[in-house]
Amino acid sequence: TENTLAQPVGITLERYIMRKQAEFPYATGELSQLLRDIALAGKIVSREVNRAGLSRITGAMGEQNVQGEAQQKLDVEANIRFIRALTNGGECCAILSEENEDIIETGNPNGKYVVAMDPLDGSSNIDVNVSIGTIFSIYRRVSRVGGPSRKEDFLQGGRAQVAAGYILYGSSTMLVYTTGHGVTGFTYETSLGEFFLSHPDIKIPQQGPVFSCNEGHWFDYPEYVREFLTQCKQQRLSARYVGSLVADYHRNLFTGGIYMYPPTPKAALGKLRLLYECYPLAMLIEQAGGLAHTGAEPVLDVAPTSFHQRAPLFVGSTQLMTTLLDCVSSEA
Ligand code: AHM
Ligand code: MG
Repeated sequence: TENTLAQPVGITLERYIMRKQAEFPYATGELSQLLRDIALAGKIVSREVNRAGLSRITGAMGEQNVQGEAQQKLDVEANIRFIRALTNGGECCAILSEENEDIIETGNPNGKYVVAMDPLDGSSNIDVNVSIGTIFSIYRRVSRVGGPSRKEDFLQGGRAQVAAGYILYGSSTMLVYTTGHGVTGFTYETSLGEFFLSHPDIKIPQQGPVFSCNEGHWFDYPEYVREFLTQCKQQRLSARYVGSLVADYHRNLFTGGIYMYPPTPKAALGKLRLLYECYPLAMLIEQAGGLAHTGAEPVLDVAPTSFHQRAPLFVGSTQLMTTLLDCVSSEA
């Protein structure tokens, strides 16, 4: 694939959003504002993630920092940052977060959107300096604007998402999102404090050299997964598993590959959460020309019933996904 980073630096996220708004009359200013809010919180979290190692030295957990604020665990801090940014922005009336049992009303009853998110996924990787990420999913509310948000706003199903994306705090911080017209990637320039367009129109390769799953669960995997993995190995594919969903997903999106979090006897629906992990990554992959499936149905077709429900996830390049689904049907 061409190195899009070699293109002249120039289009900031801000400018890109403005251009898109002019291009698509139906792209509302409110949605643009939401994306800006998410990007802003992402910048702050990026800063905190980058000094995670140092905060150990400059002030242990549970102590006060110089501003007199109590220091928080990074996932709690990320949650607070995103809630604050979305509250201040005004377009979001309620948030569903992995960190909170119930939905959070932002106090913006006139906001037309709701956001479901995992503010800092893979947080077990923070202490060992491994990439982590934020995942988000945006819906237009179905409840009456002006009143409180309702459960139904968040339980519209994957196909009702109006936008979805993630922020990867990796060797660079990147924001990747879709509003249903392809997938676009931005890379954060720390010294300028701006996200720059770096990856326009991302497409996942149809075939890929990588499979990603926790093979430690081999003996608990369904037969179709073991059959598929055996085929991957016969074809000498590479195993790559960071154990940080956004990092694994991001790599496979660019190199081509398949990420799997299968069901097991102990976790019949796997581990990942439907509303703020599986749905947004499924919308992105379909927009990028790949597939996302639970083994029983396309992820985006899973009927949502509760906020924190789980779903098995198989996501990636079309050819690998087709081979996997062949294994599913030959077992049935
Ligand atoms: P978390 O939301 O508690 O951080 O868990 C999600 C993470 C994903 O980032 C990752 O893909 C997965 O859990 C790894 O799980 P496992 O250790 O079972 O392979
Ligand atoms: Mg998570």
